[in-house]
Amino acid sequence: MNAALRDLARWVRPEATGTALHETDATFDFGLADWDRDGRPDLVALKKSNTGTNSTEVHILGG
Ligand SMILES: [Ca+2]
Repeated sequence: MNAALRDLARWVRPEATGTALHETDATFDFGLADWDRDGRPDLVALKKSNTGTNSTEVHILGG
């Protein structure tokens, strides 16, 4: 397991329902992690299927 996946394993699921994001489907999973380790939580979106690259994609949305 690489370092990025260890970070994903520490995700805390956000409870907020209103975001600036477009609607997503069940292929997305979201969490908060301090991805760049600057001390502020970053919103992370994990797209698990139906990606253009045919592999899991990780999108960092904040920081
Ligand atoms: Ca951060």
